[in-house]
Amino acid sequence: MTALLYILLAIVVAVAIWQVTSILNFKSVIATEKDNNTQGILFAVFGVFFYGLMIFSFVKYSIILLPDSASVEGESYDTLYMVTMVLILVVQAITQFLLFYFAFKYRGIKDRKALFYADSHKLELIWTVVPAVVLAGLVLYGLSVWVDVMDPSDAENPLIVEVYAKQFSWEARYAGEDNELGLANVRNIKGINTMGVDMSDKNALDDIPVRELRLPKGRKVIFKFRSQDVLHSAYMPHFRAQMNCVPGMVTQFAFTPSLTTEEMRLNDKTIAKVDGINKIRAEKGEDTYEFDYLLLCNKICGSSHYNMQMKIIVEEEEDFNAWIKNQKTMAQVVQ
Ligand SMILES: [Cu+2]
Repeated sequence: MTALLYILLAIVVAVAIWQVTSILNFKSVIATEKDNNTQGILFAVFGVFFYGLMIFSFVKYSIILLPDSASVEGESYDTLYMVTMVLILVVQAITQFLLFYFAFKYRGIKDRKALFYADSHKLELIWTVVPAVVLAGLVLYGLSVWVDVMDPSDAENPLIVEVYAKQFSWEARYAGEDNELGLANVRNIKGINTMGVDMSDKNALDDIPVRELRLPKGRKVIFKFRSQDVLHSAYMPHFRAQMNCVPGMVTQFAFTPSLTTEEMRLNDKTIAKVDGINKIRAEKGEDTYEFDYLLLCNKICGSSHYNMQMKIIVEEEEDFNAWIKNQKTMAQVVQ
């Protein structure tokens, strides 16, 4: 495949050089009736090909899109995304069609003269005002969704979790019984205290450090992100969540998980996706894959960036509570 791409690239470069040199050799060339016809028809053919390719891509590659949102907030994000995409698609379909159609329709024909049309204030007003109003509407709608998603202040008893990024892994810390994270600083990192938790802070003692993120379904989770070294980006695609992890500061994102891992595994789109992946894996002789939510790094942060991930398990609240009760607190781990 790579060899084929290189060959194609070499051909394209060769054609480009040939075209450029032949332009330099031009003296004066007048397009004939036949040239104009050929170019016009080629435009029409390319237009049809272009739409065909677009429809083909929709049908063939929709499967690689993410399955349904696994968080409540993700649903409004998805609606915003859909509205934007449908608008873009409609405008794109009309304008591209007109572009190709006019290039074909008004190709050079002997004795046909172009109409000299200087300007029309009415037309210019329409094509300026309509996009401005539509775009302003989209921006306002986007802002209101953003404000809704980013403001967790109305949540009742949210779960507070710290997500800690470093080259090249993730760690997490639950706020424990008091639901308040203890202070932390990179200077406190020592031995088993890998997140630099300040053990002199009384809020830190009941914090629970983990290497696998578990979240309760239906309870708002407020994530506090920190980074030990460089910029990372905490990306939880199934929940439609992403936030930069910046050294020296705490960033935040919140969402309410709405589908447990088990429920997501039974989702039609997930099943179709997993089947597709397993077909490829079977051909390569690899193990079968089972769906799991993931926290990924979405900022190119170094050589092993691609492998910086942590499994997320969403479960019913009582299962989560039973699990967290059995985890060791910072006081138990460090002392
Ligand atoms: Cu990273």
